[in-house]
Order: sequence, then C-alpha cells, then structure tokens
Amino acid sequence: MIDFPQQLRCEYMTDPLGVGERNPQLSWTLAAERRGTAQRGYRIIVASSEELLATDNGDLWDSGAVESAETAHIIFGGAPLVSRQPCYWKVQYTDELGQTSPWSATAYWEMGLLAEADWHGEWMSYAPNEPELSPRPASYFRAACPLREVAQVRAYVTARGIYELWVNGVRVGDALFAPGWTDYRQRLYVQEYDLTHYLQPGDNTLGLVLGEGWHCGRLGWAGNVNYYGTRPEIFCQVEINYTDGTCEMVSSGTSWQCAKGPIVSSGFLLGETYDARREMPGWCTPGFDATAWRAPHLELRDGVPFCFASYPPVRAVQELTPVAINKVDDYRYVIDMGQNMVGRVRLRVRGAAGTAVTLRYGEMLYPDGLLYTENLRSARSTDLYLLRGEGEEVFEPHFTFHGFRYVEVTGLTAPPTLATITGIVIHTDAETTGQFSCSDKLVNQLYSNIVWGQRGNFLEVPTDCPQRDERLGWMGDAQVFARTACYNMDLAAFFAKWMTDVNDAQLPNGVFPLIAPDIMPKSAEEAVARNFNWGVSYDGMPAWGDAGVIVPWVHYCYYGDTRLLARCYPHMKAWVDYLQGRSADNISPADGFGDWLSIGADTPKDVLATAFYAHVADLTARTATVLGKNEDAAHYHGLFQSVGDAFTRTFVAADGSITGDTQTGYVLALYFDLLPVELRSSAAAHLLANIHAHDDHLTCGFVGISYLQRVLTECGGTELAYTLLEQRSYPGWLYSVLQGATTIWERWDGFHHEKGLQDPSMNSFNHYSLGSVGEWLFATVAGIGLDPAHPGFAKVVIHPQPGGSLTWAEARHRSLHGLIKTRWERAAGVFTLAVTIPPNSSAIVYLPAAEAWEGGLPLAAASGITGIAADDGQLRCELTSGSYLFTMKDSWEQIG
Ligand code: RAM
Repeated sequence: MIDFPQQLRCEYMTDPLGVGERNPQLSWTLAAERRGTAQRGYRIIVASSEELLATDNGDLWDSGAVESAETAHIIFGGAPLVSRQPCYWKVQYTDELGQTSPWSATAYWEMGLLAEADWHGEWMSYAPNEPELSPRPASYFRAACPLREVAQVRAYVTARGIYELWVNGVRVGDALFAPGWTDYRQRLYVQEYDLTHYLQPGDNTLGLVLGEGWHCGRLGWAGNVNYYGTRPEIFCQVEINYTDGTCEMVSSGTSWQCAKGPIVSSGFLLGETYDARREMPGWCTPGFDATAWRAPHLELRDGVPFCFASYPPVRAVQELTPVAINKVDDYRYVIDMGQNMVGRVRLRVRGAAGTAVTLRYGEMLYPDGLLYTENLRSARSTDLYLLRGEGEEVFEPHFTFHGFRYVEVTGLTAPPTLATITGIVIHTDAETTGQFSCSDKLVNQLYSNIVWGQRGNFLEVPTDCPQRDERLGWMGDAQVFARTACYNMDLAAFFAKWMTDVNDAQLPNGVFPLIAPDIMPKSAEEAVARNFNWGVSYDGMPAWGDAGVIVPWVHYCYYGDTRLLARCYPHMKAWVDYLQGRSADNISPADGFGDWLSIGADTPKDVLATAFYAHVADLTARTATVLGKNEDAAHYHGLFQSVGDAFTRTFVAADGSITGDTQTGYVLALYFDLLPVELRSSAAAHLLANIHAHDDHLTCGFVGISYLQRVLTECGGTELAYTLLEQRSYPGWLYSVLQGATTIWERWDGFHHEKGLQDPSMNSFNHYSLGSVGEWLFATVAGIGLDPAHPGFAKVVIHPQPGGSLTWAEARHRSLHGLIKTRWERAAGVFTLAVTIPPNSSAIVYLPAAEAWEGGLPLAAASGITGIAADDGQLRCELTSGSYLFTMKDSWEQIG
C-alpha cells in the first residue's frame, strides 16, 4: 500500500489562518515510495467541518477524480469562499501503477475577513498630537473582556506601526514586527490569531503594545521620519463565539484604555531604551488597577483597504552564545558573537535600581579592539536598559533590530560572563531548503557567509543591508541575489508578497522604482524638502527597475507558479513599454548605477542599460508564452531581437569586443543572448582574455557578478570559473573569507589588509549581492540545476562540473516535490555521483564519461533510467524519481 500525501499547504503555508485569496492554491508532496513514484491523479475534498470531511462530504469542494500530475498550485475549485470560512481538507492520489493512496491527514485553512462590511473597530492611538519624534515611546492598550464559556475566539489585528498582541499576561504568537511592511497608503495587512485557548470563563484582559516601526519611525539615510503618518495607530477586532451559539465582538474603540510604560523609546535605526522601573506588573491581567490609564484617541477607518497575505513572518529563529569577551577598560566590554548576525541580544544583569546598561552594536573592531560603528552612519543602534533593581533581570528589546557581530556593553556592575548576553537571530522565517558543501573549507565558509547574508537581509522584505541607516528593499540587490536565495530558502510566498510591494510602487507611466516599498522622493522639491542628497530621482534605472520583471520570472522558474506571473504580467509589460519609449533606435540612455561597485571596470551605462532592456523584453516574451498570450509573445520577442541587433550594431566590433571591454559587458551580452552566433565565441574569448589580463581576477560589480560564473561555464571557461572561485587574493570571494568575514561584504575590499577599512560612508559587512555566486555552487559545482521549460524542478537538471581543487561536493535542495540531493567524489581515477530525485519529478543527468555504471549494472539495464544518449564524451541519462549511484572512470580531464 502506498503512503498518503504529505506536507499539505494552502497558499504555501501550513494550516494558515487569515487567508485572503478567495480561491486559494493548494499543494502537497508524495512520499518517496520507490523509483519512479509519480502521481497520475488526485482527489481533494474540502469541507466546512471535520465531521463532514470524515464522511467524505466535500460541501465546499470535491474535486472528484482529476487526472493530473500536478501536486502544487491546485486552485480551490469550489464556489468563491466567504469571510471566516473554516476549510478542512484532505487529498489522496493515484500513482503511476494505478494504486490509490489513503487520505492524507486533515489540513486546515481559514478565510480572513474579505468584505468591507466585516470591519467594526476604530483606529486607536495614544493621543492625536503625540510629539513627532523618533524613536518614540511604545504605547500600551488594554481592554477588559468578561466571557462565558467560549467555543472559538479569533482576533484580527493590524497597525500603522508594529505591535505585539497579549492576552491575560501572555504574548500571543511569535511573529515579530507585525503587520509587516507594505505601502501603508495602499494596503494594510491584517493578522488573524486563534485566541480560543488563551481565554477563560470570567474576567480576561486583552493587551496590545504598539511601536513606530516602518510607519512613522526613521526610514532611510536622509533622517526622514513619519513617512507614512505622524503617529502609530492600532486596530483590533476580537470575535467571540460562545458554546451556547451566541457571538460577541470586542473591537478597538471606547472599551480600551492606554498608557505609556517601560519602553521609553524604540525604533529600528536608533535602538530601544527600556526603563524597567516603569514596568506595570500585571498590566495585561484582570485585576490590574488601570485608573491612571487614559482613553485612547479614536478615529474612523479611512479608505485604505485591510488585506490578508500569506507569507512567513519575521521570527527569532536561533540563539547564539558569544565566543569571546574583551575588557576594553574598567567599565566597557566588547563581546564577540563569533558571527555577523541580525537581531538583538538578551541581556541578563543584576544591579541597583536605575543602573544604566548600554549596548552598542558593530560589525567590526578597530585594531585596538574598540567597536567600529562609523559604517552605521546615522543608525545609532544603541539599546539602553535601566534596571529595576530586583535580582537577576532579563532584557530583550522589542521593536528594533541590529546588524552586528560585536556588542559593546557599558555599565555592568560585575564583569560579564558568556551568559550575560545571548544573540537572538531574527529574520523572515522561511523554511531552509538548501545546503551546500565541498572539499574546500574556504568555499564552505563562503557558502556559510552567503546564507548568513541572506538570513540577515531577508527581514520582511529583501533588504540591501541590516545595519546602517538604509535597510531598504533595494531592487537591484534583490534581483541579482534572487536565484541564489531561492536555492537556500522557500521564498515562494515571500517573493510573491514582495512583488505586491514592487507592483504597488510602479508609477503610472510604467516606471519601477529603485526600492520597494518605495520611499524615494518623487520630485526635486520633495528631495530638497526631505533632505535627500540625490536631487533627482533614480527611479526606473536599469538592473534596479528591471527586478520588476526578473524576480517574477525567477519565482516562476523555481516555483512554477503561473498565478504570480499572471499578476505581474501587466506590470512587466508596462515597464518594457516604458523602456521602449525612452530608448532611441533601440538603445537605452546611459544612466543609472551601472555595474555598481565594480573594481575599476565601469561598464558603459548605455551598454548595461541596453542589455537589460533586451533581457526584460525577452523575459516578458517568455512570460507571455507561458500565459498563452501568443501575440504579445511575438511582439516582445521581436523587440528583444531588435534591441539585441541594435546592441550588436552599436557596441560590438567585428572582432567580438564590446564597448568598454569589461567583464560585465561580455557577461551580459552572452548571458542575455544578444549576440549573433558568429560573435559569441569571439566575445567569450575577450571575456577570458580580460580575466587573464587581470591576473585571473574578477572585476565585476553587483550586476555582472551574478552571471559571471555561469557564463564562463557556458563558454568553455569552467576551469577559469573555479580559479576565480578559489582565488584567494583581492578581488575575489575568498579574499573576504580570509580576512575573517562571516557574511558577504558590500565591497570586495570592505577591509583590506594593507588599506584597512574602506570609506565608512558605504561599507556594509552584510550585503548579499556579491553572494549571488551561490546559484553556481548549486547548479554547476554540486550540479542541481533547473529547466525553465519544467519549472519548479519538475525536471531537475543534474549537471555537476567538477574543477579547481575540489575532490567532492554535495548539495541538497528541497523543491516543491521534495528533496533533491547530489554528491560527487573523484578518487583514485574513479568518479562517483549519488543523486536523489524526489517523487513525481524526473531528471536529466549529465555524466562526465563515455561509459558509466549504476549500482554495478550497465546503465541501460538499471531501472528508473528511461533514456541514454552519448555526446562528446559525456552521457545524458533521463531518470525517474529515486536514488541512484553512478560510477565511472574519472575521465574529466579529457572532457575538459
Ligand atoms: C546602496 C545600497 C544598495 C545599492 C544602492 C545603489 O546604498 O546599499 O546596495 O543597490 O546603493
């Protein structure tokens, strides 16, 4: 008997509450039964109660037997769902042998509130005219809530600011910085909570703590506050269903009271001050004396829609113990967390009431051991804790985070121990789906740096950096790193949410911004008024604005989700049409950031801009094809070809050299397929020559680097790509590793052993862009690649290409179908490759040999191998799902 389907998810989440899609998407995975396990059909039942589901009564939807291999993106096919609808569901499948599985375990989702008429509360704030300073004190709200015996209680909460929900003295849930960051002028996300088990018959207390967050705290480097509004506000609606069938609602409004408390000030960039003497023990429990509390200021809801979005929240995901404590002087210690991390610390202290302990955060130290904070620019990143004076006290800030490796502690009454401070790592809690390692320890450290760079910067939106006064959703950075990011984590829901931010930020003329959510000035006057040092807007710049096309395409390649593609499609078209409007003779103007932070190798901006213009026209054409819009596909494909021709005519000489003669110029032309066939190999020769002329070093900045290794591999330069990967001297990936980096740096020379620290005005030690090589580690070194014609790894491309000093490499990636694994080894003239392909998917495997064996059998005789072709000293095998071990003579050398 075959196993039942597993990992049932709705909108990429397990048992989500507050689903906003009226026809949500469902998915599951199959258990790995044997080679070739595949789904031929399924049946889904969705019922409004567990009882109905148990009797196979799909009152909401019974798909019936559906012949299909799809296990993801199955659109709920019942009547559009209504507010609050509970949906219990299960699925069974029929495999390729005709066996039908048992039903899966029951999964659940619940609809959010979908109609305007569902909302009953008012916005609450502490006072209408709070001083417009930042960081602000947090506000506390409480409401008494006497209850009879409840059957079910739900809370719906959102804020203009960020909040914590409490019930009877207990914090509800573990999401941080809810409701997250969107353009609050266009949409506010609501979180739904199940409060049933937090409440009891009799007296209960509901509590909310509200901080400024992105809404009105400091945002960006110009010192701007109050970008979306002038004070934090909160909205809450609690719906109580009693066992006797009656209902009641407690909403934000007149039944609440508010006060200020111990969080004296708290903001993302500046940090938190907490005065424990001002704590209000029991503030969120019945019986608390709230006579000193005041009535909140109330305002009616305005027209900004309340929405529900399913994506993983920010959470505290890991704790780190320090690795060293250094005494700086009699009252100052610097504590080393051993890892550049993002989050905050938990402090344990003792001392007299009012004693002030100050925590400052930095990524690097000066040679004398003092904390380096200049690169934080105006982000003060300082937490201050004022003791209560009662035994051991524990403090963890609430509404802030920092990017740091070192913590400077001042004001302790006794020398710290390793237990004084614990690092709390915070990021978007997307499931880890990738892992890579190989025989070169330095490359493994590089991979670790890539992962930590991603962890620290995938915090609600993909940010450029987590420490200085920026922390913004820079689109160029996101676009270059997206492919690597999707190997490491399941970002299907995260990027879908962020694309809403990107699309929300698109201007009416089709221009995509630089940053999403967008906070950049939109006119010269606004720039002056807001003290932006740029003057003009850089909106719509190549490689940054292009993220609006590239990221949805990457999402489609990794997750195969055509719904997101369809939603983004009009925005993609509008962008490409805008690019067409601003081009002359199909050449884009020379503007933008170019190949940001390249090393003395500026790619001419018109070369770069035109290359990206062609590329996004190409991706838009491919998107149109996927969506079945054939006329559009022809139009954008034609545009791609015309722009490619113009590129060649204008920038490419007869010998294949490209204006500017930079590595990035060649890489873009080759990767984006802009050159006629006869010029490809000569352009590739120029690329290789350029690298050799730099003594086998790269010179690319953010933009070119993300394609460099892949292009080298595609043009016969794999060995040179390995030389670059393992290059220890500057500039190269291992240079920073050898300087002790534990994250990816913004600049190739953030710290240089001769020159010291780079200019602090732009010197982040946690910027993921240059970590975009992660994609190549997975796809080429370990050999787990994807085929856009079979998106979502439905057909995995296993094509490891060993090189450099590596004697083995391995990787895993959990795709929509399950775990893909590879491991290869070369020893004593034998090359082995172990491969696991998850159920319901298949693979094409490239073996570096003319002959190979599978478990001792000639390949043709092994089960699960459905086709073999030989080509140029290499074998191509088609595999079904399952685990395989190939052995062959290590003929790599001959293949080259
Ligand atoms: C920097 C950001 C980001 C980059 C832009 C151009 O300040 O940190 O990484 O995309 O500028």
